[in-house]
Amino acid sequence: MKACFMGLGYIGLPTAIIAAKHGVKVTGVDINPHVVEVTNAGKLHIIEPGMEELLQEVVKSGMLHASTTPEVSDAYLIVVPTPFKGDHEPDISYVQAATETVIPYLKEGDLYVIESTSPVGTTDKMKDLIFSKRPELKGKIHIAYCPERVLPGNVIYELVHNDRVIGGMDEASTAKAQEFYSQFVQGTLHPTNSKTAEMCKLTENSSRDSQIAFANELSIICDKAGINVWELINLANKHPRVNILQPGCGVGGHCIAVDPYFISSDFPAESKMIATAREVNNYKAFWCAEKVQNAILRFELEHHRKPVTAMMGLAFKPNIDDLRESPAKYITTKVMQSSSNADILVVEPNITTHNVFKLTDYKEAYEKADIIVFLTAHNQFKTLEWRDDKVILDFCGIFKK
Ligand code: SAJ
Repeated sequence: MKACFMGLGYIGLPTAIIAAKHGVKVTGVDINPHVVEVTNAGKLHIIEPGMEELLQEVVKSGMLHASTTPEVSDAYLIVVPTPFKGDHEPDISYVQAATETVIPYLKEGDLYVIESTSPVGTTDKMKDLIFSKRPELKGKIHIAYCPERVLPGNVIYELVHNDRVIGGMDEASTAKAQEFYSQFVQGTLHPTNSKTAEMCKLTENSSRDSQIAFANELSIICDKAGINVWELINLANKHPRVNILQPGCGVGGHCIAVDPYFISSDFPAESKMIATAREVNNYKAFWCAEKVQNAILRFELEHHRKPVTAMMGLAFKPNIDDLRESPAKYITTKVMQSSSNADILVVEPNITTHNVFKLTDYKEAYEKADIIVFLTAHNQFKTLEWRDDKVILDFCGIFKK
């Protein structure tokens, strides 16, 4: 079987590699010639442990090659980004452009699948687009939506072992897509229709966003009430049917902080809780920044000098080097705007340099600073000892004090 993966990014490239490893002859298509060039040279342009070795193997065996244009195949997978336009409105123009590119290649019996996170109804729209240009293919090709669910850093395992939801435009399409994915997925392939599959992806990430918002709201209430939120959540979770997540300095990354808007922008009147969860999580970062600014002012009043403040962590979650949509980065920027940069030490142990922030070693910063602000719960920070002589703002539960 031959497959064309449209988009060689964080999801498209690993999926193309795993499919090639399992016997699918893959053409990886990307509009960026640099990505095509390095991929064909066996070099991974994304960060994912273990993936480069697999890429080299499938490039060498001839099972995968990259190109800026598609090739005639049996399956076409759309794995391009769906960014925002305007006020958090999903922009499906990349999905549309990739679809338009493959339309001339489609032939009877082919499979067309969208994997990109997409607003509800996108698969139907692309189906209409395909048949408007190629009406003779009506009833002769298979069209489905199949979202990915992998956690960056654990992609090799999760791509193969996670269950997937497959929603075809009809039962034959669902069955055809199940047949395709069963070549490399060992998890269960759950059949449904395309709208439900689209909504399922958005629901998974909105559900997590709402649960984190609950924890973040609790943390703000507990701060005012003088209650240790970490102890509280630990105790509440002893209830057999309660499972509260952990508060942090907000929600970041390219999925949880983004996907709920795909629901709320299309269903503004109905999605009250989903939209509020987004607001609560965004507000948590703002609240943290204000807490730091207030701590700096209080220190100045008490000690008659400006404090040195250490901002510990820039990544959007623990033990990664990914700063996309990071609330820690937002808080650090906001605090730096209201203070002299010389008084702020920025720490991110998982990156060596940054084009905006001058980075300081975490131990050195912990030693030098008067105010310590824990933003991301990196393992390195957990090796530090609590210091009574410092003002510690622990937004991510390093000490759980
Ligand atoms: N966070 C908290 N408290 C928690 C858990 C997380 O504040 O108790 C924060 C993190 O610090 C981070 C944000 O939430 O800022 C998101 O982190 P995450 O680990 O929940 O999610 P991502 O963005 O790394 O990956 C998610 C995964 N989805 C879920 O776990 C539901 C992954 O399976 C998806 O494939 C991916 O989004 C995606 O592409 O949608």
